Order: sequence, then structure tokens, then C-alpha cells
Amino acid sequence: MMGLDRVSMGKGTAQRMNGTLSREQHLELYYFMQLNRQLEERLVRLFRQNKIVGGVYSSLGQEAISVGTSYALEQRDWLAPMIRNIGTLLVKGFKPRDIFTQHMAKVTSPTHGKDGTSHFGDLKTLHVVSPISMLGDLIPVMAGVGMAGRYLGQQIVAMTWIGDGGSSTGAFHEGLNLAAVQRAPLVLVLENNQWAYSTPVARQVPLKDLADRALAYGIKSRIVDGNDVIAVYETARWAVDECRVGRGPILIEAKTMRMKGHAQHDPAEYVPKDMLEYWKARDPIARYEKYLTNSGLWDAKTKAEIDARIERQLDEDQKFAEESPLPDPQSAEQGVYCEGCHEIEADWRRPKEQVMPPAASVEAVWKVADFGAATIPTGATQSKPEAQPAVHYPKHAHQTGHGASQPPRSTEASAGKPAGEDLSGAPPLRVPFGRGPKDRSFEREKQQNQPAKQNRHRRRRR
Ligand SMILES: Cc1ncc(C[n+]2csc(CCOP(=O)(O)OP(=O)(O)O)c2C)c(N)n1
Ligand SMILES: [Mg+2]
Repeated sequence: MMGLDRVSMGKGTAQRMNGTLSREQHLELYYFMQLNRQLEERLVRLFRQNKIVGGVYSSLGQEAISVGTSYALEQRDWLAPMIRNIGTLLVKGFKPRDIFTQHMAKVTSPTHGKDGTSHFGDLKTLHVVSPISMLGDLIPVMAGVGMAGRYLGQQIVAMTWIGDGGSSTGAFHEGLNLAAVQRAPLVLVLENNQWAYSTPVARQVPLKDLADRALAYGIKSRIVDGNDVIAVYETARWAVDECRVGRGPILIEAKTMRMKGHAQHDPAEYVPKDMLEYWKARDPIARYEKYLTNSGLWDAKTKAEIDARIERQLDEDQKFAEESPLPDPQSAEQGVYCEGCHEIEADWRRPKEQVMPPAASVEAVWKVADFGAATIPTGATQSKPEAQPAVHYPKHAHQTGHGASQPPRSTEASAGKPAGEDLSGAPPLRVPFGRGPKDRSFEREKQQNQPAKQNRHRRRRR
């Protein structure tokens, strides 16, 4: 069992075979999904025994997304997980004992008992950024990680995840725009699990496909069945390859279902039963087991061996965590500040074009040929241009060359055009946009346009 040997060495992301998965890799995907599920089931039991410090956020039914996406990354790549992405940590190389100890705030945990849930990372070896928020703030951070990798000449890809709810935050949009305009090598996986706490998707965004959010930023996106691990892996692999050659960022919408409440305290009685049944019939692990059997990639004996191995590993690591002590109170003041963990060595001798973002994907259009000249609203006069609102109403698009065969750009703007004097042909309104009271040249222009008497009066006042 070559694949399982590699698993035991924690090198899930070590080798990929030109986009096609070997038998060992197929089995490894099963191993990670099942490990993810069994580990979380144990966390739930520990929570009920009051042994968890903080919450447990189940990813039941979403394991294919965590495992399939992170499996497409290489060792050098970076990721930042959300609360439901324990699977990504396992694939990247963290051990179940790290997850157990962290959730139980034991001194042996990656944060030495100072933090809980998936709030931990490893900047040195595994390249995992510790989560700072589940609601979008990791997007600008990981865009920055990808950009930093480019400046350092590393050819890395950064990956992070966001929920359907998180995709409605300002941080999501700011972060994605930053990534888009900088062409950051960032793969953003939008896990549409139909719920943001008790809010269904339709109540928070009027979109059928959340992948459409990519359109606003001119980046590529794909929609994938989040309960099909092979489809998820292949989509992520495409996205990672695109990013690596400078064609990022990429948004992937993985459609799935949150099969439990937001966390252990939430019985999720607001979720319709038929919705749960629909998705239960599409459980990603059960589906993948069937796929492996039908493709002749395993038999009952192989499955039993992998399951037994998971059981043994979890028994051992859970025991280790339960027997570990809580941290010494004095340790609270240690490791608060950075102690040399951010050493960055850049190779600045590389040519400038290698450290700059690739050229923008779209050309900026600053001429608005199909918009036409300004019209001043009724009641306004031309003698006080500075008193006019800074609004240019569009001329009907069908009258102009550029938009001749097209409907008006904005029917609302055309329909809402107030009746008024048509100034087409006259010089455009003088709009002091972006010029403040301290702009002397604007002040001078104003004075020149005013009657001489007023100018004299102004000068006296000064
Ligand atoms: C500013 C802020 N508000 C609220 C929360 C609590 N909270 C964390 S995740 C979440 C829901 C997110 O929903 P979604 O993005 O769809 O992710 P999912 O939980 O479905 O994985 C909420 C309300 C928070 N962490 N931070
Ligand atoms: Mg959600």
C-alpha cells in the first residue's frame, strides 16, 4: 500500500501525477475524507464530555471540499483554513493530535494551549496561515501572501475558503478586488453550504450562483459539485495551475450543504427536513466509496485496512491529547511578540518584470463616447457653474456611433433624465472634482471668472 505509506509520512501534498490521480492518490483522498469525518465525530463526543475549550464547527458532508481543494496544492503553497476546514490541515500535514490538543487547549497543542479550534498555523514548514476571521478577512491576507511569493520569486499559490455568508462582507469584496487587480495567485473556494448560521442563501444575496461574484472583478470562476471529491480536486487543480502561471486569481463555488447546525450549540431546527434528506443521499464519502468500488480501485479488504488504520491513529492521538496537561498560567506572557519568525529574504536582483504583477487583464476605458454631452437640469443657469451638481446625464446610446446598435447603457439613467436645456456642443461643465479649497490654481481660475469688483472686494478681505 504505497499510498498509505505516504499518508503515514504526512506527505499528502508531496507528489501529483500530471493532473491524473494514481490508485494510491485515489485511496489517499478517501483516507483524508474519512480521517476528517472520524476526527470530527470524536471532537463532538469530547465536546459533550465538556473536554473541549471553545466550539466545534462540524464539516459533516463538506469533507470533499476541504480535502479535494487542498490536495491540489504543493508543499511550497500556502493555505488559510476556515472553521470547517480541518480536512485541509490534515492534507497539508498537521496530525490529528494537533487538532485534538488544540481543541482541548492543551500545552502540547500548536499554540501551547493559548488558542482553540482551527486558530493555529505554521509559517515555517507547512505554510498554513492561522485564521483571523471566518468572514472574509483572510482573503486580502492570502492575496498578500500570493503577491509576496511573487515578489520573492517563489511561484507559490495561496488558497483560502469563504462561506456563502462570508461572501457578502466588505472584506470579501475588497480582498477579491485587490487580488484581481494585482492578479494575485489566489484560489478562493466559496463553500456554498446553503446557510450562514440560520440565514438561507436566498435571504442574503439575490444570486443563483455565487460564482457570479467573480464577474464584478473580471476574474475566472467555476462551479463544482462540492460533494464529488474528484470533481473538486480537478477543478482546484485547474485553478492552482492557472494561478501558478499568472492567470489568477480564481473563484471556485463549491455547492454543498451544512449537515449540522452552525456549531454544537445550534440544533438547526430551522433547516427543512427534505433539504437534509436530499443532501444526505449525496453524502460525499458514501458516493466516493461507491466510485472506488465501481472503478475497481479497491475492495472490501483495502477499505477495512484504511478504516482500521484511521481508528488506531485517532485512538492514539486522542489519548495523547487527553493525557496532556493544560498550560502553566505563567506561559501566557510568552510568545506574545514575534521573535524572529518573520525573516524574509528577497532576491532583489531579479528583473523588474518578474517582481511586478502581470499586465492587467482588461484595458481601462476612459472615453465614454456613447454617453454624450451634459444636460443641465431645469431651473439651473449656466452663470454659476460651480453651483451645478456634478452630474452628466447620458445621451441616448442609439444616437451615438459607439453604441449605435445597442440599447441604452442604463435605461434608468435615460428614463430618469430630467427635462432641461440640451448643451451638446457647449463646453462641458467645469467640475472641481478632487480639488479642495487649498487648490490655488482653482481659486485663481474662479477669480478670473468673477466680475472685477468682487475680485477687489476679495483681495481687501484677505
Ligand atoms: C464579525 C463577526 N460576526 C459574526 C461572527 C460569527 N460567525 C462566524 S461564522 C458565521 C456564519 C458564516 O456563514 P458562512 O459564511 O455561510 O459560513 P458557514 O458557517 O456556513 O461555513 C458567523 C455568524 C463572526 N465570527 N464575526
Ligand atoms: Mg454557509
